[in-house]
Amino acid sequence: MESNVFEQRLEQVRKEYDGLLSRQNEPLLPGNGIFERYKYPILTAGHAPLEWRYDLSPESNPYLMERFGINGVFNAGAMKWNGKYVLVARVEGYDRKSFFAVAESPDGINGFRFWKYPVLMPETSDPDTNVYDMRLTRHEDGWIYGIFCSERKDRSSDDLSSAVASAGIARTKDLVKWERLPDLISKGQQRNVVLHPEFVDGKYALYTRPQDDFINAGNGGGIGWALVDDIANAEIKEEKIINFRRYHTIKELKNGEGPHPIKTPKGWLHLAHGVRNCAAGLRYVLYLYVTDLEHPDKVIAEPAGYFMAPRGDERVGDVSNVLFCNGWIADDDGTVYIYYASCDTRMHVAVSSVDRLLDYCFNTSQDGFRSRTSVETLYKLIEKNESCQENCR
Ligand code: M1P
Repeated sequence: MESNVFEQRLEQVRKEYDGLLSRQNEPLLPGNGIFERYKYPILTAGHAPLEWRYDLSPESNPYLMERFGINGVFNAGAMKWNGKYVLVARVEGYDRKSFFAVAESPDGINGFRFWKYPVLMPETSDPDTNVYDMRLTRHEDGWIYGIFCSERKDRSSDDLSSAVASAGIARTKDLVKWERLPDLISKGQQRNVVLHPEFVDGKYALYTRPQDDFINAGNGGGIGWALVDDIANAEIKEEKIINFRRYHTIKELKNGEGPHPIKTPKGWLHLAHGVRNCAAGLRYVLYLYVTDLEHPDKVIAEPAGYFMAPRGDERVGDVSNVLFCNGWIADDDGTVYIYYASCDTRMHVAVSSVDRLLDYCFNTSQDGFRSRTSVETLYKLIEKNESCQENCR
């Protein structure tokens, strides 16, 4: 073996890593006026620190082989923390297990860099096999909560791939040390559970996604709502659906709340994902809706169709045709950073503002649920444009 293999590889690997982390992103203009996408993913497997992936000792790793492969970085919770834009990403190793790791950026778009250590999430007395998709909520009780999916083998089944999903709950004051609380108790399985940032009627409020009846297209089900007395022993006693699935829409098969909603003067602004089946398999897209300020469980606006769907390279990855978003940040000046993942592989950012997103929600037509009603909507727009000739060709 050549004696300088280690040094040569280390130089190449460092150069590639430094190049990736220092790459400046560019907005893709003109966009659609609702948001601007950015050219490059902001956080990928390649952003995982070299200290996680390599044994950096030439004695024990003379070929400088990867000793811990990172498969993907996606589905990140997000929040502003000490003036920085912070993501708590789902990091998936070559071993298929996911874990959480914090990455921060000075401006929300460039220079995302992982903290030195990933999160060592405490387990309950029944250890999770896999944890993923954390939603962060800075709650008015003073804690930062991370609610995530906890998956374990379904012990009642011989089927090796049969799993049970529940909502894991943890809280922290610094994003480093986490206190694990008991998992959410619910009649059925749960995924995509999100904590509302304020008390409602003196209780913790959860957006839920009851799993049991999502198989029949158009047959009820959707994003649920439940009030919980004690977050340290959280149990859903009553649950109702507030955002329904519906036949022949982008959320025909299932849907799920994304990050916690943003409080705006016109209502709570929600981002969710909708899933439908097609010849290529499941297609995950993002959509927005608004609920009443006083009654966050009452939908007051919902534009038809999707807000964002996979485009170009976003369509390709481990699980094709998927956009998923469980993190966004609304800055004090109204800028909104939408942190979305593509194809269970990598993270991207799109930028908009509270004003623009509300404009989109309140001034885009609702779904009429028929081809004819879509054409009627189009007629109204064309006729309106007839009266402003100077902008029409
Ligand atoms: O593969 C797409 C997504 O599938 C699941 O989401 P949901 O429960 O809403 O269908 C999750 O595994 C999610 O992590 C994943 O991105």
